[in-house]
Amino acid sequence: MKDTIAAIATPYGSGGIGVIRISGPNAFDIASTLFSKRKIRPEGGANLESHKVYHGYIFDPGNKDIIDEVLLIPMKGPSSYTAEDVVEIQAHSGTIVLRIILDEILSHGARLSEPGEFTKRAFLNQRIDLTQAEAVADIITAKSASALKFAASQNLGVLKNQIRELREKLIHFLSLLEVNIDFPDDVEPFEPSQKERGLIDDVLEKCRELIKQHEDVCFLKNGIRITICGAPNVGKSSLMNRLLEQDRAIVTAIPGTTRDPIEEGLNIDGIPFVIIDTAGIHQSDNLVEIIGMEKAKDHIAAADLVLFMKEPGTHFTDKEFEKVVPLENQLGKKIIFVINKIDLDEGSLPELSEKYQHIPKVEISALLNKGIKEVREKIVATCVADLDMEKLSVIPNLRHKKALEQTVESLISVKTGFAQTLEEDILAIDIKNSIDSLGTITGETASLDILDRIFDNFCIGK
Ligand SMILES: Nc1nc2c(ncn2[C@@H]2O[C@H](COP(=O)(O)OP(=O)(O)OP(=O)(O)O)[C@@H](O)[C@H]2O)c(=O)[nH]1
Ligand SMILES: [Mg+2]
Repeated sequence: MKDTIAAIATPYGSGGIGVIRISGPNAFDIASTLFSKRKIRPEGGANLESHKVYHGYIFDPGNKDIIDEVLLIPMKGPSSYTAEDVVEIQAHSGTIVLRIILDEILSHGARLSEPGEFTKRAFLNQRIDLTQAEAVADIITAKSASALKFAASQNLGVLKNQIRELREKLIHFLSLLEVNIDFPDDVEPFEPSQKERGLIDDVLEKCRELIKQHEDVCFLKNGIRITICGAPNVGKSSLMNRLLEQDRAIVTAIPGTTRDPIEEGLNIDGIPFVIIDTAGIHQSDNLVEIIGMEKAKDHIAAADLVLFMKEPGTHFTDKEFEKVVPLENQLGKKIIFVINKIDLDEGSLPELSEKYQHIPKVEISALLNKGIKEVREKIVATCVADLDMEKLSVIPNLRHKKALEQTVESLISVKTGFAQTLEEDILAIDIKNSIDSLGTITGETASLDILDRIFDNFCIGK
C-alpha cells in the first residue's frame, strides 16, 4: 500500500491563508488526531466526513496547546486531487505556524512529499493524463493571460482527447493488419482500402498541424523577444523604461551609457514579451563598448522583433542600417523603425530607403512619453497579427512536438511500406512505433525517466 505524503502547498512567507495538504491512506486518521472542532481537545479523534468544510483547531498532541485556528477539508478518494484520501488544512500563513503543523503531521506517520508528487499520484491513479499534469505546471508558471488560457484548456483534457483519438485510429488500423499476421493462411494478404489509407493520412495531417501549432505559438509560453537597438544616445534605454513603466535602465546624456544588455519581461494585451535594451552600435576603440556591441549584435540575431531607433536630424544609408540589423539576421525577423526625440526641432526626420519602405514606422518622444501607446500597438500588430487565436485550442509543448515528429516519421515509413507492398509484420512495427510515440504524450507509454523529468520541475506541495 502507498504511504501518506504531506506538504505545505502555498508559497513560503506571511499571508492570509496557508494550505497544508495530506494525501494517502492515513490522511484522515492523522487529521482527526490533530484536529478538534472545539477549543478543548477531545480524547478520541474527530469524526471527519468527506467533502465538508470544518472549522476548528489544530492541537499540539504533547502539551495539548492550540497551534492554530483552521478550516479543514477532508476528501475521500477517488473524488480528490490525487484520487486518494486527501485532507487540506487552511491555516494562517506564516512560515513557523505552517512548519509546526506540518511537523506534527510528519511525526504522525506522513512523509514529506517530493516536488510534484501530488500531481504524480493523480497521474499514476489515472485521474489525469500526462498532458494534464504538465498543464498544472504551466498554469502555475503562466506569464500571460493567453498562456494561461492554453494551459487551462490543456488541463481540461483538450490535447489528451485529440491524441487519444489519433491513437485509436492507429490501433484500429493495427488490428486490421494483425488479423493477417495471426491467420496468414486463412485471409487474403492485407491490401488497405482507400478509406484505411485515409486513416493514416488523417493522423499524419493532424500531427503536422499540432507541430505547426507549437512552432507558431510557442512564444506565448516563453515570450516574444524584442531587442531595442540603434546608435548611442538615441533613447533606447528611455524607450525601454517607458515600455516597462519603470526606471529599469540608466538614462544619461552621455553616449555609451548602456553596456551590458538589460533584459526584462513585459506583458502587452496578455501577450508575454521579453524586451532587451542594448549598447549603442557605432565605431569605437573602447574595449568595454566593443564587448557591449558584440552582445547587442547577438541579441539582434536572436530577436523575434527588432526596434531600430533613430533620432531627428540624422541621415543614414541602407549600408548603415544593415550594419545594425545585418541582412542575414533580417530573415524571419520583424522590424519596427522607431524615430525618437520628435520633440526636438532638429530638422527633417530620418527616412528608410525605398528598399525598406515595408518596415512599419512610429514617431515618438520617450522623454515626453508620446507615441509609446503606438509602439505597443505596432508591437502587437507586427507580432501576432496573422495569428487566429480563436482557432487554436492547445499549444503542444516541446516534448509533445518531439513525440509528434517521431509519429510522423513512423507514419511516413508506413506509407512508403504501402507503396513497396511490404509484409504486414514490417508495416505493423512502424504502426506500433507511431502508437507508442503518441502514447508518450498522454503518458500511456511514457518511460520512468520522462515521468521523473516532468515531475521534478514541479514545486513541493503540487
Ligand atoms: N529631447 C529628448 N531627449 C530624449 C528623448 N529620449 C531620450 N532623450 C535623452 O537622450 C539621452 C540619451 O537617452 P538614453 O535613453 O540613455 O539613450 P540610449 O540610446 O540608451 O543611449 P546609450 O545607452 O548610451 O546607447 C538622455 O539625455 C535622454 O534624456 C526624447 O524623446 N526627447
Ligand atoms: Mg542606454
